[in-house]
Amino acid sequence: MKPYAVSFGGIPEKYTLWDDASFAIIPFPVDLTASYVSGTRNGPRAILDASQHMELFDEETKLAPYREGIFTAADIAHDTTGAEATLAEVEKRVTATVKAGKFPILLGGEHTGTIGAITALRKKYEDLTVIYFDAHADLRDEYLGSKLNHACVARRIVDAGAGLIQVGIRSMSEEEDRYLRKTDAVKTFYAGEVRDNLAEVTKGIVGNLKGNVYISIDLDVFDPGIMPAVGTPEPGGLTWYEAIDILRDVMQSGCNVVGCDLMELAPIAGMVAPEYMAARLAYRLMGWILAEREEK
Ligand SMILES: [Mn+2]
Repeated sequence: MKPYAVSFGGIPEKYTLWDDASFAIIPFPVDLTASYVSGTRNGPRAILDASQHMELFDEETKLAPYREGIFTAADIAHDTTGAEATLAEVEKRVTATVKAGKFPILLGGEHTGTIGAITALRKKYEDLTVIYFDAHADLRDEYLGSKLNHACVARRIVDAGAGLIQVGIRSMSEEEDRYLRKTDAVKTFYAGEVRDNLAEVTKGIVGNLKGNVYISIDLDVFDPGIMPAVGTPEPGGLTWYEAIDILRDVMQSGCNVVGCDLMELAPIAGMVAPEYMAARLAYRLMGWILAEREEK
């Protein structure tokens, strides 16, 4: 795979090489179907730039994940022939990454990219559960005439035969609410439930996990107070520590986490906190992955 000009973490070159890397960052600077604020095409680059300024020691896990190697791939280009071709490229990259025994981390870019990653992983894993952090249910069967719209991502995950656990939801249509009431395929934990009883929610999530797990994070799951740089900022989102507490318990639950993504960052000029937070979160996820490996 071709490397990107900027490496995640700004780490020494010997830790950025494909052959030795445990992690592969795949930038997806694609903004196909934003309905409110656009600009997620600038998300991956902003996260990579912000990551240059982090401490490379992760104070929670007491690890320095970069030493296990972090390869940063070249951008996935927006294929002008449409969403299908663009998502096929995501599928190809994720397939190559897991085939090489590396852990894929997709940086978006609009949430639609997740569909390509799930398509790839479903071909490898018979049982796959997706934990879907998002303010929005994203369960529309189609939106603005397309099934590959950012508002339909969760529904496509269900169609792909993966289990779906949603966390932090606080915005949906009547159609999506009806769908959720009649399906057993989706488990939804609303943002209000996270606020009211974090321990119960975490127990509920972990209790529904088995086998292989993919973590998809639409950054709009966070409260707009700390994460305003998203396409549709919904009030009442998760705090940093709520998300960290949930993710830590997921990571330590013994399930096999096979990939993750951080999507939908639409940078705001002059404001670096959102992309810096996304970079820290990506690095923390790497720390947990390695901590679990050491445990096993
Ligand atoms: Mn969303």
